[in-house]
Amino acid sequence: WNFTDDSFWMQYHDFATLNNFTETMVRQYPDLVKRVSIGKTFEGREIFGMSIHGFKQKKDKKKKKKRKSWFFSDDEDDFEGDDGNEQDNIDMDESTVSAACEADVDTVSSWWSWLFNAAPRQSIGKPSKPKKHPKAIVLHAAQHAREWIGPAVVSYIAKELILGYLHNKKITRLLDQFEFVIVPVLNADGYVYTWEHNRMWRKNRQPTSIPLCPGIDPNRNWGYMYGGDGSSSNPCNEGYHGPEAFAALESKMMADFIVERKNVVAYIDFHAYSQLWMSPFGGDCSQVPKDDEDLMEGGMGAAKALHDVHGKKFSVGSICNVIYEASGGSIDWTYAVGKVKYSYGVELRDTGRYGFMLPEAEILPSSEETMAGVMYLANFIRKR
Ligand code: ING
Ligand code: ZN
Repeated sequence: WNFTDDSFWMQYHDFATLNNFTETMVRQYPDLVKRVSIGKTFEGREIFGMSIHGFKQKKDKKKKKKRKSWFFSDDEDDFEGDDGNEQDNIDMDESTVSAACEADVDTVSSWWSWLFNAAPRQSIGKPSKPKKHPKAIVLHAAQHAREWIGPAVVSYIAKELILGYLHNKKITRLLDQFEFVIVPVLNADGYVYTWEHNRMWRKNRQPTSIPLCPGIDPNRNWGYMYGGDGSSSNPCNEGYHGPEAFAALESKMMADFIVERKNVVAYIDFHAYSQLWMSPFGGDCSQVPKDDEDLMEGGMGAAKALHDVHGKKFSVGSICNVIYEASGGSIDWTYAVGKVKYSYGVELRDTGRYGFMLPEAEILPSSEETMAGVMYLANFIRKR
């Protein structure tokens, strides 16, 4: 497979091929991409993804010298107003600063600290280094097996981030600030089942009390408002919530991952279809998140950025308001219990013409527009 060729991104791929993509990225970009394992499914498949986070590059000496004034540099500029001039984006490093002024600053600083018996202050004009403990943005798809566009889109986003680092200014800035954790296929057993047995399978493949009706809906099994309206106690139902909260290994593993990380600021759970950018809650329609205003602003901006790419309209609102009541869903838990402020569920293309059987011709445009939405949201959070 050639992952840099567009043709790869114009086809659906099976679980093994998507894993091959992940492994290849980890191998080819070891400084940028780390393999992340979420755990193992009921059938023993390992769910893995990529952690993508920038590292500071060595600066080009010539460009550094061209800089007129170290004094006015500020690499935290709002890049919306960026004029695209590469030079604006070159961060200063310590050697530039020391050549210019370090002696003076340090001298003054040591007088000051002697006077006040304080620690000497650091020299000014430090370059922005990637954070040691960066805030994380978690993206995953395929809690539901048949929603094939999801893994395709999030894998594409991983590819764009990886190839864009050090080549695209906005991507570089975001990756130096945030860690992106991207898990293409959460419900691996179900996904494999849709490839090998039944294209329309939704749930995972864990056994239930009824042998003829296997499978828990992972997205009705999270532990907040578990078992309420918009979920089913019938194992034969597509929305079966399971015997107890977090009985579905996929939901449990992802929730544990978020708790352990402690650094997750945004979480997007990709589904299909309906073209919606959704916020909490799904399980309780009378409850409004305390961050509703920020969630709406981020969602509306993302939907607009997405729309600007190929003109697709995505509606924005809470799960309850824009789709249906659904309890035990991922984002209710990530928001209310996991404390992930920017928790969204996104329903990708289309609005029902092809539904889950979205033609392969729509994979690339869907990926491009979703990338724009995610980039908007990451930058929105960066600027808060
Ligand atoms: N939609 C989602 C579902 O599980 C959803 C909507 C997303 C509900 C996130 C709750 C949380 O029903 C699809 N198409 O599966
Ligand atoms: Zn779904």
